[in-house]
Parts: sequence; C-alpha cells; structure tokens
Amino acid sequence: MNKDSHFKRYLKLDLLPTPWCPGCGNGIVLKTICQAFDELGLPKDGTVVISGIGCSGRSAGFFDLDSVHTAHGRAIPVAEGIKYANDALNVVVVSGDGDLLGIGGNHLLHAIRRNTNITVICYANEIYGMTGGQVSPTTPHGTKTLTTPNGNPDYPADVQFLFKHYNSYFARTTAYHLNHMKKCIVEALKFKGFSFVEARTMCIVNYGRRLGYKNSNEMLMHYKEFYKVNDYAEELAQNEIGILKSTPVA
Ligand SMILES: Cc1ncc(C[n+]2csc(CCOP(=O)(O)OP(=O)(O)O)c2C)c(N)n1
Ligand code: SF4
Repeated sequence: MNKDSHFKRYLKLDLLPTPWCPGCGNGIVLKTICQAFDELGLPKDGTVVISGIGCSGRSAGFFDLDSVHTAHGRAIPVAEGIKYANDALNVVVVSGDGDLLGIGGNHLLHAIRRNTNITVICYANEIYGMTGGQVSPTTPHGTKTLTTPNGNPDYPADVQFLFKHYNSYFARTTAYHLNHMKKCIVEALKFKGFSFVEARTMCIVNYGRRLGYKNSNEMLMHYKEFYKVNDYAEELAQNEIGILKSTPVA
C-alpha cells in the first residue's frame, strides 16, 4: 500500500461518491482530516466523529469510525459528553460555520471556556449551503446572498479572540493550502485542550456562483491570492491564515 492510500482506511469507500455538488470543497476537507488521522496513526477504535446538520455535516457518515450525526447545532455538547464519559477517546467534530457559530454558537462559547479536550473542524464556506445560500455568521460584510440581496449589513464573527483569552487552540486555513490545512489539523489533534480549525472551503452552487465565480477553481485561486500564511501569530488579520499562538494546557 503506498502512502497516499493510507488515509483511505478512515473512509467508508463503499459509500462513495459523496452527495456533494461537483466542485464543492467539502471533499477536500474530509480527505485532509483523514490524512491528518493517518499521519498521527489514530486508532480506528479509539476515535469518534460527531457532526451537526448541513452539507458539511454529512461528512460524519463517511468516516469508517464510530460517528454520531446530531441535531443542528448540537455536535459540540454531544462530543463533550462522549469525551467526559471516556477520556481515552479522540473526539472530533466536523460541521459547518452555520451549525457551529450560528445555532450552535452558545455551545461553542462554553466549550472554549471549559477548554474541553476535543477537536472541532469547521467547514467555513461563509454560507448556509444546504438550505440554499442564506447569510451565515462568517459571510463577509457587504456580500450578496439569498437573504442579503443588497449586501450583508453585518460583520462576520471573529472568534479567535475568545480562543486566545482561554488559551485554547485556533487555526484558520483554506482548501487551497492543503499542507497547511493538514498541519493545522494535526496540531489541533495533538493539542491538550479545546481546538478549533476554521477551514475555508468552497460552496460553488449556493454561494460562489451568485458572487460571479464561474467555477470552484476560481474560488481556490481567490484563496491563493488573498490569504497569506502567518503561523503562531498573536492575532490573524482578515487576509491571514495560520495557527494562533496559544499556551497549551498541561
Ligand atoms: C433546528 C433546525 N433548524 C434549521 C434547520 C435547517 N438547516 C439545515 S442545514 C442548515 C444550515 C447549514 O449551514 P452550515 O452549517 O453552514 O453548513 P453547510 O450546509 O454550509 O455545509 C439549516 C439552517 C435544521 N435542520 N434544524
Ligand atoms: S450546496 Fe454548496 S456546500 Fe452544499 S454540497 Fe453543494 S457546493 Fe457543497
């Protein structure tokens, strides 16, 4: 078996293809999570994946691991319960920005505060993809969506400051920066405390096309041109990706 095929042991290959639209970035994030699991050699019987509801939430069912597909916004408390019941497990949440920062925002706030030792991978596509393209907590100011045809009047949630305050782990990365995404996820999984990876990814069908992108490759090229890597920074600017400097809990 060559190195590239190892990550596949974490996937239910018989369920492929996924239900995602052609050009959707969710598959890139799913594959990179599996590559990170593989790099760390996470045991399949010692790792659990939990998701909320959304296109990204469908990821949970594709892992060849124990998984729970919870109600919308409730992935984090279910994950915390599993971790508190069995501390030996690696507990990983995979869900969307609407699920985690919108309806599930209250749970996120308290998981950061408690610094529960779980990892959350947020598929941050800046939109509610599954339900047709409504504005989400990460939609940039001024952006036109189905529900903000004149441009988003609000500013996106920038949760990095909460993580900094509680010495938990925060990283931002994109579907273009594949090695960086894997590094962010590997370090998140190794972190002893609450870790959150905001993985910027493309919803071409219910977001990108409305913004004028012809295809998801153009969205990837935007990530390439817009984002600069700034690892272990005190603070990430809007156009920066990286791992926020934090003090791991002993
Ligand atoms: C309690 C509840 N409210 C609303 C919905 C409808 N709903 C399903 S998915 C979703 C948004 C998902 O957006 P996001 O988490 O960003 O995931 P994406 O589809 O973009 O991956 C909503 C509002 C629901 N399923 N349950
Ligand atoms: S609607 Fe968007 S997020 Fe959902 S599968 Fe299609 S491209 Fe992906």
